[in-house]
Amino acid sequence: MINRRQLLGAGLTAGAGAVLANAGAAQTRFRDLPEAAFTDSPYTQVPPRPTDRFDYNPVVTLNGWSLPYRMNGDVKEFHLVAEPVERIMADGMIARLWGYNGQSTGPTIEAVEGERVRIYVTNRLPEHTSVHWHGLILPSGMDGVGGLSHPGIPPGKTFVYEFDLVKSGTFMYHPHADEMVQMAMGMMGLFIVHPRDPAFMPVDRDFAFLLAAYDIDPGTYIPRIMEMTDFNLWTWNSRIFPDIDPLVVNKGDRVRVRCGNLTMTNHPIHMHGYDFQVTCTDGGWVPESARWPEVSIDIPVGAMRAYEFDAIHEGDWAIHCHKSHHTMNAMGHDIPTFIGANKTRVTEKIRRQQPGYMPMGTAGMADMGEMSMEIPHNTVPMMAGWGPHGPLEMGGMFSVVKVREGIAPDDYSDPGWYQNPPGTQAYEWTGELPEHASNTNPRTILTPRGGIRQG
Ligand SMILES: [Cu+2]
Repeated sequence: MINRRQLLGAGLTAGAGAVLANAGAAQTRFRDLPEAAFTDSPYTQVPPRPTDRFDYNPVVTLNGWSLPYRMNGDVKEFHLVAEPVERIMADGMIARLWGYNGQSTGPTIEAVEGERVRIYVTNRLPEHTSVHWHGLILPSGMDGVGGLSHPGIPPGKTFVYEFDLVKSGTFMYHPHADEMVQMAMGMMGLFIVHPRDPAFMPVDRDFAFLLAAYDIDPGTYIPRIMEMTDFNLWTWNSRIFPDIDPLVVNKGDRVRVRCGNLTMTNHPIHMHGYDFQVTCTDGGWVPESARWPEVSIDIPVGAMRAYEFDAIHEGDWAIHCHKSHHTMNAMGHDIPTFIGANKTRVTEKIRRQQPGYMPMGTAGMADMGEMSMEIPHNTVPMMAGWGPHGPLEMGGMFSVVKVREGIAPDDYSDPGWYQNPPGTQAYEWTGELPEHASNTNPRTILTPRGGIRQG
C-alpha cells in the first residue's frame, strides 16, 4: 500500500521550493507524466498539511485519500487513472467496481484557488471515458462531456485537462461518457478547492464524502448497472455501515462536513446533537446573511452541500441519511409485512420440512440486528453494527460523530465509545405504570397474540 505521506516523502513534490524561488523559470520543467499514485486501502488516510506552497487545511475524505501532486513550473499536476478496482465495502464484502487509482470512490483532488492544474487522465477501462469537473468554472473544451467538449478518451490513451481554479469551494468529478454505466460502477471523486486566503472560513476539521448507490445481489461482486430505482447498497465513498469510519472531533473544534450526491435520489443527511449552518454548495460559499439553521440537510441529486458547526457537545452523535431504507444493507423489498400475524401454525408446518426455521417479523424486524443468521458469501447483514449498549440495527449510510475532549489536531483515530456521565443516560422506569399506558382493546392487533416479547 502506498499512501500520500510516503509518496510525498519519496519526493513527488520535490522541486516545488526551487520553483517558488525561481519564479522566472520556464512554465513547465517536466516533459513526462507525473507518477500515478495508487492505494488498495479502504481506510481513511489523513493528508498532511502542505508545506511546499500555499497553506490550507486538507480535507479528510472518509475511507478515502487525497491524490498526490507534483509542481511543474507553476502548474499543479495530477495523474488520474480510470480503471477496474476492488473495493472492500465492509468487512466480508468486496465489490468489483470501476474507479480511479485503485479505489472507488476515486482519490480527492485538492488544490488552491488561483492555481492552475494539469490533470492527466489515463484510461485503463475497456471502453472510452471522460472526466467532467462538476461545479468548476473552466473553458468549454475542458468540461469533460465526451462527444461535446472533446472526443471520449479511448481505452489505453491519456488525455490532459488543464485549467485555472478561479474560485474556491466544494466540487466533484465523474465521467460524462457512458455515464449511467460508469457511475453505477463507482466512478466519482471529490475536488476541493481551498481558499487562497487561509483565514477565509477556517475550520479545524473538514470531512468530505460522496453518496453512491449500488445494486449488488448478495453473493455476487458486480453492480447491476441497469437498475434505476431499487438499489440495495447505500454508501458513503463506497463504504457501508458498520465500516464507515467515524468522524472524530476534538471538543471545541470548528467542523465542516462536505457531501455530494451522485445517486439517483435525494438524501436528507441528519446529524444528531447539533444544529448547523449550510455554508457552501457546489455553486459557491453561502453568504453569512443567507445561511439558515438545520439539523438535516437534503442533498439533491447531482448536488453538493457543506455545513459547519462548533463541536461543543461531547458525545457519540449519529449521522445518517434520514430515508430509513438507506440505513440498511442488502435487503428484500418484496417481503410481506408480518407485524401482528400469528405464525405459530405455519411455523409448525415449515419445521416439519426445515427443523431450524425461525418465524420473523411478527414483532418488527429488530431481531435481525441481534441474530447471526447464515448469509451468502460476500455480503453483509441487512442491519449490523454493535454499540456499547447493544445492536444498532443499521447499515448503509450511517456513521458516528465522536466529539471528545483532548483529541490532538492530527488525530482521527477512533476514541472508542462515549461514556455517558452519571445521570445523563436514559434509564428504565421500575415504578407503577398508569392505566392508560397499556392497550387492552382486543380489536387492536399491535403485537402478536401472546404478548410483547420481553427483551
Ligand atoms: Cu438516503
